[in-house]
Amino acid sequence: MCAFLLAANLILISSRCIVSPRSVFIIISDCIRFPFFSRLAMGISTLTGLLDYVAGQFSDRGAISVSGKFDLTHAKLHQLVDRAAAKLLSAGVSPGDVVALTFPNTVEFVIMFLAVIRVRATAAPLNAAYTFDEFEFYLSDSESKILLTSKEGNEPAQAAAAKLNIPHLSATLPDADSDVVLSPTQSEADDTNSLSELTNDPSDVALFLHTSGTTSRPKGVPLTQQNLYSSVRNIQSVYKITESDSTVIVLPLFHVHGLLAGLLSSLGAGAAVALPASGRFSASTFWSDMKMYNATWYTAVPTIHQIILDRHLSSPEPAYPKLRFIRSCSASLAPAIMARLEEAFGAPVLEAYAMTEATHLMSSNPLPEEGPHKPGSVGKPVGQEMAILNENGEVQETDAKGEVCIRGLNVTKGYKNNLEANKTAFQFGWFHTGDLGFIDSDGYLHLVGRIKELINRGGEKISPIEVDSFLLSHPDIAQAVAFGVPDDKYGEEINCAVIPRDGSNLDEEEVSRFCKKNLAAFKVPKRVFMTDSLPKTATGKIQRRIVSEHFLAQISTAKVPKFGA
Ligand SMILES: *[C@@H]1O[C@H](CO)[C@@H](O)[C@H](O)[C@H]1NC(C)=O
Ligand SMILES: *[C@@H]1O[C@H](CO)[C@@H](O)[C@H](O)[C@H]1NC(C)=O
Ligand SMILES: CC(=O)N[C@H]1CO[C@H](CO)[C@@H](O)[C@@H]1O
Repeated sequence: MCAFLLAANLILISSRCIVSPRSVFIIISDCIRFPFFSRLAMGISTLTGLLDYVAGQFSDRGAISVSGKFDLTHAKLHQLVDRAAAKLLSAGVSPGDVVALTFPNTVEFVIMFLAVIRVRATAAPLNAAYTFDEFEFYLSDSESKILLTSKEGNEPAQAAAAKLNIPHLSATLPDADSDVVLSPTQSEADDTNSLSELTNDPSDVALFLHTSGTTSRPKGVPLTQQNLYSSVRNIQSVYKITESDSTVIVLPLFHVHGLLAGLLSSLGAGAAVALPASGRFSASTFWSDMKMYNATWYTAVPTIHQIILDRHLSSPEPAYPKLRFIRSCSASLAPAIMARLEEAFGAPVLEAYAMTEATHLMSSNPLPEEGPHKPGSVGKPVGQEMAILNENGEVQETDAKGEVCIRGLNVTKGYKNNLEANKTAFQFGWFHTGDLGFIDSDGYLHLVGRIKELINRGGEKISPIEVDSFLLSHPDIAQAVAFGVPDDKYGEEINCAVIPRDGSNLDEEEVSRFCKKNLAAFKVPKRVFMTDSLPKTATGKIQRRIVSEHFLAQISTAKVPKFGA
């Protein structure tokens, strides 16, 4: 069987002309490492199919726990997902529909997410911190048919859904012996039979997320069952995640990092995940959860690593669990922080590089037994082909800088309803990440800058253009430019400079109030500079980097009011 799988994979690979010793190695070691996968039919290439298999194979092992509340095995989780899926069918959800989900990190989110993709619908997880206007945009851009929330609900999300005539349902799991309750209660019709007639297809669009782009409009990224399956298998293979592993989820599940790397790669390996009781990360319960659930690893953004380190300095635990590795992704990790983490927690810290469009993982530093991990590098390409291209689409040599580009099965087919963005992103047959970098002679990728103008606030990407155009919607603002500034906690923070219209009384407080009312908190400029001119380049262009340097230099000389988040 293993040989058959190997042969079949080799044929698949050679027909794509990308045979490399590394891909062969991954596949061979897969068969050894995951003997159960060798029994997977070649036909399984959906995440739902993989989870179905896992529920049989690892039925009695822990799948998901909510600290102190629930402990569900893989078999139980599977049963809850199937029953919730039947309820979604009763509620009128059909294959191809988009279902928006806005939840804290709760077991209901996990069950409903998996139930939505089980019925061949598309899950669109939304940040619960969005404002009414943002929910209105995301619900309509995703063409959502239903909004699902927790029992507590989400006022702006529900108000936006009501305006768009999108029905709202809440989901609750009262206790481990019940099924998920959807409210308002759905018809009693038993849809278990219609569920068994629904077979998941690799091309089903399972996940729909948005990424910030270089325009004011966030870009919609559809990801298929196959994308999710490929990505989960890739992550499992890179970090050797097996049924013996366990992790605590610290990142929000509405981003690929928490969802794919933390949750789904674990569930798909028969491994266990624990969610904090509060539904969100808390430094004060993190290590007790890690210990209670015998965690073997965790993944986070540098901002969270920093918080965990600060906690270690202010109130260290008597002992830390022995971890196989700690993973860092979504923003660059300073080598000094990496060193401090390794020293404090005695585990290798592996930095990786990922994007929504690639269904998360693109490159990673290896586990110690596979090679050294290099501080300042995001590691070796994994899962898909990667190349450094120049402006003409020519592949660059070792050590030469250019744009990081990828292609492969794990990459989205293209942005939804955005031909222009799609055309630019897929030039020359490669997906363009917008990041500048080079690959060194050991094959490690180093990122050196960004082509796209994005502010990376602790892993949360913000389009400054989106914030500019929002600021310009204020009747008293003549010109506005949002820009990133260095920040100790988040790596980067957002500020803005504003030129008021002649004769207006606009001040910093009003700009700040306007932003707080209409923008999710992470996008609100933390400092507003009122000015009558903006620095321009020799050719008269406004460059955010120069604007940023100009106003940062002012802070030391002038008293500029600061607005907290
Ligand atoms: C963690 O490990 C201990 C000791 O092996 C075991 O008693 C306990 O049941 C484990 N906890 C979980 C949640 O697996
Ligand atoms: C995006 O561009 C790629 C490459 O040109 C193409 O294959 C794909 O169909 C496009 N997708 C959309 C949604 O336009
Ligand atoms: C894990 C996995 O399936 N990764 C795939 C990502 O895409 C490349 C290119 O198509 C495949 O070779 C990998 O196998």
